[in-house]
Amino acid sequence: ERESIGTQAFVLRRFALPFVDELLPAIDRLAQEAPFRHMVTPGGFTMSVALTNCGALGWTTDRRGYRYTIIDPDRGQPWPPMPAAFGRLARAAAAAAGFAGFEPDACLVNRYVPGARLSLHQDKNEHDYDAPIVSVSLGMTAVFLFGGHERTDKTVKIPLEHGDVVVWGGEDRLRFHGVLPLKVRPHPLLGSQRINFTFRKAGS
Ligand code: MD3
Ligand code: FE
Repeated sequence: ERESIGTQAFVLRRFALPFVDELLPAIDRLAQEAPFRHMVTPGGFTMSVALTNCGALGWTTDRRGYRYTIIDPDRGQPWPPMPAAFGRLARAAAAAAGFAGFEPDACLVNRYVPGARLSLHQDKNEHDYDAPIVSVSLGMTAVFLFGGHERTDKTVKIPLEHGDVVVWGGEDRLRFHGVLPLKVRPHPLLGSQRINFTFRKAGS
């Protein structure tokens, strides 16, 4: 079923479960090729979340700012291609939430360990705000904070569990959001970590 958390934001509980057997080895291969790393924000803070990317474009940050790049700055090579199972999942989830024809060109993969968090932010580095963002959560449960269009707007807490998929589009696309520090409650398959990947249409 499709649970609305905004007029154009939907939680598809456990939607990714049938894909997990393909997703986990694909994530391992991706991490071997383009390892998870802790990037530095323009403000000079090292992120507690470790990240990598696959697809034509990858999101990066350093002291100069946030941006999408074709080349992984750590390896000087293109980001690895998006595994086929990732693309199938992203298209199926977008369609189930009412966004037909979603063709992501970027997949940002975040890895959280206990204590890691993501402070409130907007995703504004993509070229096309009309395309939705599809987010897939695996492993440990995290509490997602869903805010409004101003940083100071009240936030709603939404637990995201293993297999949950969230699709954000339209007027909900630019809402502030974040993730509370991850608590220690190991997951049977992934242990003490949470992997989140978000599919985006970043380029033109
Ligand atoms: C709501 N990641 O990578 S996923 C991010 O769980 C990010 O790792 C979080 O926020 C995570 O930028 C949250 C859900 C998500 C992703 C993008 C959004 C929610 C969003 C864009 C607009 C509104
Ligand atoms: Fe975000």
